[in-house]
Amino acid sequence: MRAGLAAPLLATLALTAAAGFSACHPRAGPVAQAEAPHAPCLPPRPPAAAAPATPGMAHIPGGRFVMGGAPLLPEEGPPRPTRVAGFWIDRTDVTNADFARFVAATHYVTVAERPLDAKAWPGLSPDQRRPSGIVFAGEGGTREDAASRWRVVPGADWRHPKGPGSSIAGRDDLPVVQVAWEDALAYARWLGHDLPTEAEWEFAARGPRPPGAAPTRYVWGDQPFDPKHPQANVWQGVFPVIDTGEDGYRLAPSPVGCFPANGWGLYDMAGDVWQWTADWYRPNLDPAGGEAPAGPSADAATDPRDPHAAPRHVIKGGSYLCSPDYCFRYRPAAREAGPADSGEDHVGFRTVWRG
Ligand SMILES: [Ca+2]
Repeated sequence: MRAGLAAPLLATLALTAAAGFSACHPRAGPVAQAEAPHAPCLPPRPPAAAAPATPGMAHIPGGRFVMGGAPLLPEEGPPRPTRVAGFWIDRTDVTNADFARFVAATHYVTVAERPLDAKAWPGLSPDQRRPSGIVFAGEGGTREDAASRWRVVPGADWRHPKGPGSSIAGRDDLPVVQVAWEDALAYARWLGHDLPTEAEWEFAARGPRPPGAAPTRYVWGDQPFDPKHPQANVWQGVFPVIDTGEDGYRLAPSPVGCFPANGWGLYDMAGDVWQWTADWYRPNLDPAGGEAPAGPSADAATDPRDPHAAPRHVIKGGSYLCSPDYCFRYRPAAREAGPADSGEDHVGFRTVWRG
């Protein structure tokens, strides 16, 4: 949350650091990281079109599956029989080029491009209310010191993912980041689409499965991440000391579609950037809520690591900042709470159309 400069939120940092994720970030300041251009990995694709057209989307037949898992992390269970109806979902994350077309057509201004409301945040100075986004500060520090890991960077937005010195020039095929939840929803609604529910997202990520087959740990099967044959863009090395980038992408997202698709032709359902879902967040799955679930109400949303924070939305998939020895949330059962009022440089999205 951009208002993470506020003192009461500092207490969050120790909790989120212990959980392997930093949702609030207290430091303001520039971040010096190169934004290298990357070559596209997929051939040119038709631009997204408004429903009922479905270019770039895959149809996911409805079905039943076991959502969640025997918890490797406390929030991802208990495993729950779940049913979802059929839907269409984007084969890739929404890219910078996709989002640019949306902004050109609508003149939409994202959350990160707006100053914080002085009435809502009277305790913040004008400087602290400047438009800003949340940026990973780079290698270094310790796992426990989340405050050193993230910065609120004035001028960081979807066109400048790491701040004014960065750019998306030559990066049309990268997933758009620095989009808050309402930005993602606005894009989806522009096309007559929606954001996926957590259940839809997880069902799609797991790919087609034979009836009765046990769920796999990863979207690609049960084999651990293999840096010699990388299945996704994640972090190699000791987090947060060094990312060796053996998967070809160091400290940065990759263009969409650089790693093998799952059985439904969906790319990057593990790693690269987190993806917003429609659901509000609370820890654990409701065992009784497995029939086309849409998550808890906003009033029931809570994150016990930060009980005074505004309700958060579930994000799925992990990111290029997740390592096997930390975070480890590039698994379909894994989930996190995303602060809905912030853009971050490791959170993007894709859309669904329910027909
Ligand atoms: Ca990587």
